[in-house]
Amino acid sequence: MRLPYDFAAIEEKWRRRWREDHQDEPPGELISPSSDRCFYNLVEFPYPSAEGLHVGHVFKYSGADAYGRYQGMRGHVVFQPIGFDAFGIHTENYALRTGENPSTLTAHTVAAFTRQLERGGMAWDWSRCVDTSDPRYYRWTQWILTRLFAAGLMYQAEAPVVWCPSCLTVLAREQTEGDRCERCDTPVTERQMRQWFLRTTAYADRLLDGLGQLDWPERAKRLQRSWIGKSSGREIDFGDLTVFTTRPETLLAVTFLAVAAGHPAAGGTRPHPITGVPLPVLAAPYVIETYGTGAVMGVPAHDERDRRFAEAMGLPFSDAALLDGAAAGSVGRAAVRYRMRDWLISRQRYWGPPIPIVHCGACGPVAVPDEELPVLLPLVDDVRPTGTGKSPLAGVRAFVETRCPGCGGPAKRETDVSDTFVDSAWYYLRYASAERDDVPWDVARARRPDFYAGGPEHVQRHHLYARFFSMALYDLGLVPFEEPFPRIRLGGLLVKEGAKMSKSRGNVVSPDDYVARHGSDVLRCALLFTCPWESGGDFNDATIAGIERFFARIFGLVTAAAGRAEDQPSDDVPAQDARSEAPVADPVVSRAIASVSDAIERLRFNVAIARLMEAFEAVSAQVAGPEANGASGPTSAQLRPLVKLLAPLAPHLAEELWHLLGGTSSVHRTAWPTADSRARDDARTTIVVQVDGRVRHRIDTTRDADESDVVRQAMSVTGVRPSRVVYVPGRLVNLVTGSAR
Ligand code: ANZ
Ligand code: ZN
Repeated sequence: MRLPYDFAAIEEKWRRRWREDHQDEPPGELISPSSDRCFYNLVEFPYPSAEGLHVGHVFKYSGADAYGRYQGMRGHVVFQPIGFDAFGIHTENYALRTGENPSTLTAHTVAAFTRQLERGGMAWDWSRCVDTSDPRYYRWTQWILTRLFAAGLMYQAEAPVVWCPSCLTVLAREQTEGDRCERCDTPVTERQMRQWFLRTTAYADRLLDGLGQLDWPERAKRLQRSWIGKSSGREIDFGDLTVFTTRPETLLAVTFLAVAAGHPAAGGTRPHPITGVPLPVLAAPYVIETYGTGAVMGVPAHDERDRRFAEAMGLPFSDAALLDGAAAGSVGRAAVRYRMRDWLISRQRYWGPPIPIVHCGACGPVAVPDEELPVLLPLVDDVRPTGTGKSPLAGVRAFVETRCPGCGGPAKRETDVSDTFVDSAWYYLRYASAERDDVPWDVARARRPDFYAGGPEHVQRHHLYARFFSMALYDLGLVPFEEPFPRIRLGGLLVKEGAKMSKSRGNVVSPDDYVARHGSDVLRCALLFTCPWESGGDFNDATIAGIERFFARIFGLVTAAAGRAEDQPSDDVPAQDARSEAPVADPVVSRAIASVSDAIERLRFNVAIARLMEAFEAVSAQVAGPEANGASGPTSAQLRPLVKLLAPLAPHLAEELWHLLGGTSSVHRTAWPTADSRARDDARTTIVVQVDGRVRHRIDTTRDADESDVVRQAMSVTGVRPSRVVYVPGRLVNLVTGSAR
């Protein structure tokens, strides 16, 4: 199918116009922390890989952009920035393979990404772009680290750490997946090394408690909760060996003690604190050295791992009685343990901000003073990791040899660089002040995002680290909020024929070919039409043809209506006057307004597109009947509101159609149309909630709500966790618990 218009020329024309009008660059003073008008719409910024933009990016960003454009037409001043997470091992590894220096490679990939992102037609504010590898940015990353150091939240310590033998660097525990390096998939090993840490554990309780007030998907909260992993139990002394247990009532059934391999107590015995019976201390593979006290009381009669270990080692079982609550509550000391460790941020690599510390024989570690920031990353020919436990910077004498900022004596610079997740832990604060070189952010613009479109892979790392940063910065009086991301939604994964797209599978779809052959509006709507944004799904080319047919059809309807030169002028009511707009009377159009608005609010862009397709068909069918009286198509008055509804989804085409229909300002600057109250009511429905067949509640929801939404709501109003669910669309949901007979 060929589109009946020159999509390339149209898209190019409007993008140029938007840019010339600075349409997407809100004045800084409007990005204030307290403004109700501002809508800060944030997406996770890309790391500019050498492979270029992925359709997965386009899918995620298109949804976020549609949502932002919708908020704009609802009267908000939308701040929607973009930037590049350009530092890090990934870029460096690629540079090592190609022999290019990471800094020149990054310059190329950022330029390529910028071109691709520009063509996407998202309403990015390009005037405030950031690049984490730019000294103007990482100066402030270093500045924050010096503040955390001064507050005792950054420290150096010798500890068992995770080491990747292929990346030749230590990693944070968050950067391993099933004991493999998340970057290169190599099994990691453990090493004892002196490293820099951020004291995230000092915030463990706040990180946990804060989750309650956040509007995040439940699964994201669950992931963070289990990552933080708070356990309340007791510490019990077996002589000089202390164990941590969550089951103190099993104390009398203990038959051995277990420690990690290499523990000095292994091979000895300790008598039981109550019975006095001597217990063997054994090294067991399941004991984690760094968790709890690193020692476990073995209770084979009550614990599965202890049972298997005792059987294998021929250790006795004991069926001694459990202690009652009051006795068990008085043995040992109450103790709280967290699975989360402090965040290990030093990397023995090149492509990152040097950690801003100077080591002085007399003064110890000293922070680099503000006026000497940034500590510039020196240009180095050989950036290969050394494997010696030191970064390549250690070989650059001019970098290492320096003076102590404290006493002026000779001193040496820290040569490790910080992890890329430090860069991204605060980037959302920088955007609104990107042009400022005197402060990391202007407090008058320190607004947190109203909406954050993220990915599930970032919940345990980026989202957690950013929360730690904002809490620490809040305590230091540097930002006015504790929680950075009050509202997060996670975009789903786009797959190809059921498989995750990856270079090794050779099934990565590049957006470029699609954009060149069909235009970015077609690609964008095809991606959004494929699946619900939050669940993701399988992308296939057939959707492209469907969207092209739809676009061709509405282009025909609009040109016909425009050719009939109707009387009514266009209604360019500006978005900020949205409330002054009269509701649309036409019932078909009004219903479309209600259902498309509702679908966009719920991020169901696939539903929004489907409702729009139906609406364009319905207004055409209306006039085709015998009463049509010679009219040959829907009127401009019917089409204008529908074109507005199209604007967040197909921004270029909608702009063109809007102007064909007589619009004078940008369609993206006009007010979102209002449905009349009948249509709004029609779009809603009441669903009966039953538990085991008995009516318990009624919930008011939209006709388009899908099963998972309705079931989630039903579970939350009843507090019931059903074993089975019966759903009658639009009418009833029955939660079957299986307990009623
Ligand atoms: C005796 C016992 C009896 C335990 C029983 C469990 C069940 P969470 O909830 O994850 O905190 N444990 C303590 N330190 C450990 C370590 N360093 N490595 C491996 N396991 C460790 O689990 C706490 C429980 O895990 C503790 O309670 C301890 O075993 C074990 F029927 O003590 B328990
Ligand atoms: Zn000194």
